Amino acid sequence: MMNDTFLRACRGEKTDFTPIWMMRQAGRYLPQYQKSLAKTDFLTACRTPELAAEITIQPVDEIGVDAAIFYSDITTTVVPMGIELHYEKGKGPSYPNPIRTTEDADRLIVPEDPADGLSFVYEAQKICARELENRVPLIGFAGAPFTVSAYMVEGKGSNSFVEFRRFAFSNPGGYATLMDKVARHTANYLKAQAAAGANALMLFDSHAGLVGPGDFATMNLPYVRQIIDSLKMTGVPIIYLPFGAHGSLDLIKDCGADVIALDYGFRLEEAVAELGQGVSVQGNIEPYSLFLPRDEIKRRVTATLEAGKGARGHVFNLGHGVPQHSPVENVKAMVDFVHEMSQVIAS
Ligand code: 1CP
Repeated sequence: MMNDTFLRACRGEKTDFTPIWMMRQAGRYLPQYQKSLAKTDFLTACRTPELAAEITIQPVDEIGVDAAIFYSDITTTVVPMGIELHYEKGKGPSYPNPIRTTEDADRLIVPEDPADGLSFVYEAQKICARELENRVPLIGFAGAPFTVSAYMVEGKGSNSFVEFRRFAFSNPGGYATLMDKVARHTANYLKAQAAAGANALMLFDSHAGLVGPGDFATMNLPYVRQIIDSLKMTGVPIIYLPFGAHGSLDLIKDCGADVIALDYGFRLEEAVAELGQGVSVQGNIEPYSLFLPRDEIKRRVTATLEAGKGARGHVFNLGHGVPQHSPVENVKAMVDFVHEMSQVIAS
C-alpha cells in the first residue's frame, strides 16, 4: 500500500506522523545525483525521461522522504512558448532573448497541446508513477506566472529583477499579455502532469516578494487563482509557495490551494493562526540548520513541529531548498527526527 501520509496531510486528514519532503531534495548534495549527472548536463538530464525518473526517485531511496518531487525546472516549461533557454554550469538557466517589449509578449505562443515540446515530462512522470507505485506520491510542479515572467523578462536569475519590475510597472499592457499567456500555458502543463500520474501539484512563486502586498494582490494573485481554479477538476491537492510575500497571507489563504508552503521568513505559529483551518501548511525550518549538530537539528525539528501543530495539516519541509554541501547524514537524520518526534508530540 502506498504511504499516502503526505496526501492526507495536504487534505487535512488525520495522519499517524508528520510527513516530510524537501525542496530541491533531488540535487547536488546527493552522491547518486552527482553520478547521474557526471555523464551529461542539466538540461539533457531534464529531457531524458529514464534519467529524470531515476533522479526523481533517488531521495526516496536515500533519504526516506514521504513524497518525490519531479526532477525538472521552472525555467524549462516555457520553451514551447517560443523562448530560447540556455543552461551554463555554475551560472544556472538563462534566456538569451528576453521579453522586453509588448511585441515580444505578443509573439509568445500558448501551445494548444501541452505535449508540444514537453512530452519528455509526461513520459518521465509515467515512469515515476509506475516505479513509485506502492511507495510515495509524486509531486508535479511549475513556476507561478509572476516568477516565470520575472525570469523571461530579466533573461536570467537576479537578486533585484530590475528589468522585470521596470517592464511590469511601465508597460501594464505588455505585462498583462505576458502573465495571461504564461498562466494559460502553466494551467495546461499542470493538468497534463496530473493526467500523466502526478499525485499533487505545486506552484513555485519564488519571487513573489518582489512587490508589496497591494501590488501582489493585483499583479500576481489573480493569475495564481486562475490556474488553481482550472486545476480543481484534476482532484489532486495543490500547493502554493508565495516566497517572500510576508504581508499577504490574509489574501493567500483564499487562493484556492489546499496547502500554503511557507518560507523560513514566516513565524510558523502566527502564519498557521492567520491561515486558519481552511488550508494545510508546508514548511518551514531554516535550510541551513542541516549544518548544525545533530541534537540541535532535533531541537529545531521539535520546535517546528510544535509551531505547526495547530494547522489543519502540516507537511514538514525546509523554508527553501536543500543547500549545496548539506551533509547527507544530517538530511537523513532530519527526516527521521520528524517521523519520530511528530509521534512523540501527538501521544
Ligand atoms: O545540477 C545542477 O547543477 C542544476 C541545479 C538545479 C536543479 C537540481 C537547477 C537549476 N534546477 C534544479 C531542479 C529543480 N528546480 C527542481 C527539482 C526537484 C527538487 O526540488 O528536487 C525544482 C522543484 C526546481 C524549481 C526551481 N528552479 C525554482 C523554484 C524553487 C526555488 O528554489 O525557489 C527556481 C527559482 C528555479 C530556477 C533555477 N534553476 C536552477 C537554478 C540554479 C535556478 C536559480 C536561478 C537564479 O535565480 O539565479
